[in-house]
Parts: sequence; C-alpha cells; structure tokens
Amino acid sequence: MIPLQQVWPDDLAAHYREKGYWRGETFSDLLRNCAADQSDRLAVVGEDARWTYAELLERAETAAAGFLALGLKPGDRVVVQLPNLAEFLSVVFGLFRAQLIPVYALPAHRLTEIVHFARKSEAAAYVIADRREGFDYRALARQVQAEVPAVRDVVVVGEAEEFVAFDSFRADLSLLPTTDADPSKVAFLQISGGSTGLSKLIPRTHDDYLYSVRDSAVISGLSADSVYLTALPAAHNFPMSSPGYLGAICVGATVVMAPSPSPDVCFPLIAREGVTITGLVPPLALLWMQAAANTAHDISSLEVLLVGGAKFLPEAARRVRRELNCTLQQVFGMAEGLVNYTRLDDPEHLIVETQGRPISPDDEVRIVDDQDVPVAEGEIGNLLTRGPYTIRAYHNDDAANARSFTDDGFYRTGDVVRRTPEGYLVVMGRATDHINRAGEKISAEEVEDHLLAHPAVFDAAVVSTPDDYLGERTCAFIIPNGPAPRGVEIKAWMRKRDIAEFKVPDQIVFVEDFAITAVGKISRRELRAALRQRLLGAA
Ligand code: J2J
Repeated sequence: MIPLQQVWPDDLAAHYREKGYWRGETFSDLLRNCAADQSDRLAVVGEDARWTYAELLERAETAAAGFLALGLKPGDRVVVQLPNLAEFLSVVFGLFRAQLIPVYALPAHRLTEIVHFARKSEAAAYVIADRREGFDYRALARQVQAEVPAVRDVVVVGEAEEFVAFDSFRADLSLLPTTDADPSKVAFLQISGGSTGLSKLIPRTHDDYLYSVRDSAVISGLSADSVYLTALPAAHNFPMSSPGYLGAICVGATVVMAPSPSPDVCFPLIAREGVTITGLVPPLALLWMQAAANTAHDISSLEVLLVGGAKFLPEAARRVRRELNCTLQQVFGMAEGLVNYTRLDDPEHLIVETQGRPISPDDEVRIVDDQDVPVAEGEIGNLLTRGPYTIRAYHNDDAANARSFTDDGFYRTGDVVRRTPEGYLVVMGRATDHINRAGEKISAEEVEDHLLAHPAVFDAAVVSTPDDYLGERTCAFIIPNGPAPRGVEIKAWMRKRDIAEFKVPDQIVFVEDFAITAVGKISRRELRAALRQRLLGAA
C-alpha cells in the first residue's frame, strides 16, 4: 500500500507545535474528552436518533470494534458515502477509533467516481446507506466490487441485503487498539474539487485539521449551548470543519443532521431543535431568504449563517440580516487547507463585501502575477498559501503536485483575489478551469473527457456561464463528427456514464469548429476562455 503522508518542514512543524496549533490530539481524543466533560449533553440529532455524547462515544467504539472484526487493519482506507444521518458520526468516529482512514465521498457520486476513489486510495471497504432519494447504493456497491475486488467489505447503514449490516456490529472492545493513533499522521482523505481531470485525494492529519476546527469554533462563536445544523452534505469540507459539526463537537454543542438543505426540511428542524448556527452555499442562502418571508416556522433561534463555497454577492449578502434576522459570516475555504472568515463583530462593509481573513496568524498568503511575482498591495492576483493546516501534497499524484505547489511549499489555490487595506480577501474569480456550480466544483477537463467518448463527438470544450441562481452553470461546446445529435441525447448518454448528476452539462451548443484562428498551439484554457467570451457576447 502506498503510505499516506503529509510532511511539513521540521522548523515549521516545530513552530506550529510551539505555538500550540498542533496539540498532539487525535479525533478519538476529541470525542473521548467531550464525552468525559459533557456525557449527558445531547450530541447528535438525526432522523430517528437523539444521542448524548456518552452514547455517541459508545456507538463509535462499537463501530470501531465491528470494523476491526471484519478483518480490517489499522491504516486501511474505507470509502464512506453516507447521507446526513446520525450514523455518519458513529461511522467516522468509529473509523478514527479503529485507526482506519475514511475517504469522504459525496452521496451524489456514482460508479465512475467511487471506483476512482477506491483505486486511488487502495480502499479495503466501503460504507453506504441502503437507498436514498430513489437511488440504491447496494446496486452501486455491487458494481464497485466487480470493478475493484480489493474493496472486500461493504457495510450498509439500513437494509444490508448480502452485505454487512452496520447495525449488526457488536461491541467486542478487546479488539480496539490499545495505543492511540499518531496525531501527526494522516487521519482521513478528503476529495478535491479538482480542476484537471479526476478528483485528487487530500491527506489531512489529526494535528492540522483539528487546529483549524478548534479555532473555527472560536471564530464562529460556538459554545456548549450552540446547536449546529448540518444542512450541506456532511462529507463536504465546509459543513465538516468550518466550523461545522466537528467544531460543534469540539465545544460539546449539539449537531442536528438535516436530510436535505431545503427550507421545507430545515426550517421545521430549526424551530424544533432551536438551531443557532448553520452553513449554506449562496444559492441555498437565496432560497432560504425567499422562503423566510412567508414561513409558518419560528426560525428566530438562528444567530449565525455561514455562507461560502462560492462567491456570495454583496447585494445578496446585505439582505441576510434583515431577512433571516441573523449575523452573516462569509467563509472562503478549501479542502486543501486555508479558510478565511469574516468575524462576527466586523463592520457591515467587511461582512458584506469580503470573504474574510485567514484563521491563523501563521497562514501565509501571497498574491502574485502569472510569473509568481507578488503584485502591489491591493492589486488583483493569484492566491498562494501555506500554513499550519494547508497541505503540502496530494496523495500519490506527482503530476498534480508539481502543478499545484511552488518549490517553497505554497499551495496554488487557483483563486484570483485582492486584499483590502484591513487584510481581508475578496474573491475576484479564478485562474483554473473548473466550474463552480452552486459550490460543487466541476472539472472542465473531466467532463470533456466523458464527452469525447461519445461516438458522435469530434471535440468538446466545457465552460462556465453565469447563472442567477447557481452562480455558474456548465455549457459544453461540441464539434460533432457528422450530423449533430440532439443535446438531450448527449445529456441522456452522459447520465448513463455513472457520474454525479451535477457533472452533466446544463447546456450544449453544437458548433462547426471552435473558430480559433491563432496560428500554432492554443491551450485548452485559452480555447475555453474564447468560447466563454463568445457565449457571453451572444447573451
Ligand atoms: C468564492 N469562492 C469560494 C467563497 C470557496 C469552507 C467553505 C468553503 C469550502 C469549499 C471549504 C468561496 N467565495 N466564499 O472547504 O472549509 C471556492 C474557491 C476555493 C474552492 C474550494 C470550507 N469559498 N470558494 O468550498 O474544496 O474557488 O471547499 O478554492 O469544495 O471553492 O472548494 P472546496
């Protein structure tokens, strides 16, 4: 198995420890300490669950023992694809306790993505729910096992059929490791949005991630009396850590798992559970504001709404206080590390017009031109960063690492930003070719690759186009091989490729050629930029 690692230079690692950022705490310590301090407090609320911290700990330990009883060994990777159930937490804390490595997949992912994660991470097991929203994950698991036999065990939350039922796990605590995981080692693999090809795997250590979570909890004003609503898919980095349900667990607060982020589902939960804080992507924030105008539910317990994942425009941001009667906290983060927040007591103009400033005084931010030369203060440039919780490398991907990191270890975020005199970042756009569709990052190259597999497609270029609701949507320019098929046929065919639905192009435009007259080589990036211009011109 290829070892998982995330290595910072010795002097910086020593500095991060000395500063108290890296405390030598593991995910298991986190839950254990919380359960010791707050054992009778309500930890998690799910569809049919209300567990105290003591119960969550007990369930996590049972889960850990169950995973090990299957024959999994500490260090093995386990793809986790679960909706927002209370069991999401007992599964992942169980994996942490067993020193197994969760690989976080989204419920929207399908065969193509899961096979990629399983292969790339060398996963030995796969945890799913039985069925959700009309989709049967057990059927998917059968296909995954057929393609990747190394995924030996499938564990199902719900009706297991021929697989292992999560509910059947029994506590044989003698199986649990007697020594703790090494907090400086990789705890889990997060998935990158990715701008080139398939998603990359992001190794995060206990030390680095828990630092960002602990300080996020402070920045978002969480206390043991807070109630955090997990509205976005729990596998996303944002609801996981900014400050997310992990931030809530850090301070002994209550986590409510919402099965869907829609106001219909979330407003009654807010009213019933007294939710004080949650996080949304911009399109959902718009939807919530609209729904709040004539809801019968009392959502007045909501104190803080985090919005991030994509740019929240100032006009919309300005409406939050009035329409939802709570404080807006903008968050600009990434699964690779750096997270910026507006602070709760910031003046209105910073909250509305900026995407915040970094968590840590030791987050190093560089804003540079295309030659990596720093731009003048206040000018627009590419954002590079390194720091105590930003990765130095992706897992097992030399080509991506060469592209994504500078020689001195800065991560190239791909975002184009400027810094205000107060030191706050404003996201102006991005340099890389991904489409940010309602916070879901879609790689143009990955979608093009799928399109090129269609027999009637000669060439394809995928670009983003502005959308009032989604922020951006995808448009595929296609040069057909002969008579053009209909756009709906291409879309239907894409759906059959077993990819996440959000990657199917929203719009398809057939063209005879890309009308690029430049002599010689033109990069796909320049091509996409030219096509995007053409689309905007036509609008
Ligand atoms: C503009 N673009 C933003 C924002 C992210 C907290 C919040 C979000 C994420 C996330 C996260 C943006 N305005 N407010 O992990 O912990 C775009 C940028 C960024 C990319 C990262 C968190 N907030 N973005 O969205 O890994 O382009 O993380 O580089 O999914 O989302 O995407 P992701």
